[in-house]
Amino acid sequence: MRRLIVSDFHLNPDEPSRYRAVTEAIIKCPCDQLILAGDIFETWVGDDGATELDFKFLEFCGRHCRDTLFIHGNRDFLITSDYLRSLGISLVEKIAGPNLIVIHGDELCTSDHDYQKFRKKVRSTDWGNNFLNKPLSERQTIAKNLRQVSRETQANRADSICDAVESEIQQWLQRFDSQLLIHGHTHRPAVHTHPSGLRCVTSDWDMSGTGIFVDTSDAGTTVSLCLLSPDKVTVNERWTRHAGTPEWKRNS
Ligand SMILES: [Mn+2]
Repeated sequence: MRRLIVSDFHLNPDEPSRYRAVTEAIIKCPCDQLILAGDIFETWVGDDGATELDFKFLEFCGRHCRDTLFIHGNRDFLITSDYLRSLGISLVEKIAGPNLIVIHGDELCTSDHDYQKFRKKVRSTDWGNNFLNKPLSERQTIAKNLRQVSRETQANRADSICDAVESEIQQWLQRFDSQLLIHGHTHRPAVHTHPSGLRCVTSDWDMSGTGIFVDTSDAGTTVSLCLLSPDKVTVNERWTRHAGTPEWKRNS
């Protein structure tokens, strides 16, 4: 079985060329399961605010792979399961099992206390309902202001505060007795080895970006960190774990 995990396209209708680039890059990647791991859209103020480009892109993803999953990111957490289902996509909170964990990744950045407080607030049902009851134009203005504040905060903040915290990573791997954790959000594409398993991080996108393939069979699991572009797929790193053994080995 071949899975493809991607995230952080940050699609925004002001930049239609990125929708095209991402679509063409994904076309080059047939897979049995496509996992869209959050921040696919730069902002999502409600399903009624979706543009034609947003709709067409999701429709493409639902058609590209029969098993397409969507995990909310911090920017597109208001997209609903009904909307996604109508386009052939299933909304899941996370993938969490012994073979694989996939999350957006903001839940790992626990040194950023202000962000975690904000996350808790906006992810509450009350905040969501209250926000979605406002007229679309007002929601768009609020989202624009929040983005501005977030850009300014990021610019003034130490890099380490916005990265995944080691103890959280260990806890996630151990909680699900898992050997593999994949996430996005931090925009720091890499493969890291941790005492409990392997962690792979996807990149954000411009006209190209990182995609992670996870191939599983009776023989074991292979993880490939690739650069995806409209022209080609380039493997940057490949790691394998043979069935029944705990350790990951780098092949390329
Ligand atoms: Mn994010």
